[in-house]
Amino acid sequence: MSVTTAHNAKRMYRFDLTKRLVAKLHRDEAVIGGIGHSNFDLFTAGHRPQNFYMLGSMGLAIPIALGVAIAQPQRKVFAIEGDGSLLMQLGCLSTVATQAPKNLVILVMDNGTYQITGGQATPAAGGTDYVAIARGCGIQSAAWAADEADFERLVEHCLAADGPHLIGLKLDEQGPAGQTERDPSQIRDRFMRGMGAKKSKLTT
Ligand SMILES: Cc1ncc(C[n+]2csc(CCOP(=O)(O)OP(=O)(O)O)c2C)c(N)n1
Repeated sequence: MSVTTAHNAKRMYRFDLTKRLVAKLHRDEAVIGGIGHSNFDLFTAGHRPQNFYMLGSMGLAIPIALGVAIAQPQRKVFAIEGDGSLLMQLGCLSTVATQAPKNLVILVMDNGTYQITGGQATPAAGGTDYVAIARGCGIQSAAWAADEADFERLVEHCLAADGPHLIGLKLDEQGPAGQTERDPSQIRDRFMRGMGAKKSKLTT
């Protein structure tokens, strides 16, 4: 059996991968998009009230998704986080492994750079393997996606099987396909409604 590593995984287009993920969501799954391009592409791929867009802080997609997953164990919860942002909060992988929410799926968008601030290489661009780190932290269901078809297969597995899961995605250099509407209070309110945690209606 061939094993995909950080080195032989195909470099893919984040927006295409995000669209493929969104197309597989049929049960009001929550999706937390990390700062910047992760949430830009999530918004552009298919805005829905079950999406939360992290606007200002690096490293919070996974912690927020973990909280939602613990609060609503019947709902699958996805976190989409950039590699630079994950580096800012790497310890969250140990917390995920220890809490072990069955319904949490983490996607790491690894382009080796801080793309949104100008493409500076991250300190880990020399070959850090986030899937190996996740396994070392105790997340056993962690794998690199070999290509787009493999990514779809992994997402289907994560939707069907207990986690926590982590999928590593090597990205090409293309930028995001759009931008998220920047209205933090509306993002929060919509998401709370999307989670059934708030009943009041929004005007927009
Ligand atoms: C503590 C902190 N430092 C720096 C920034 C500025 N900043 C915002 S996004 C970002 C890069 C994010 O990189 P990554 O998560 O890899 O996503 P990408 O831009 O590559 O899609 C940086 C440096 C910030 N928001 N917070």
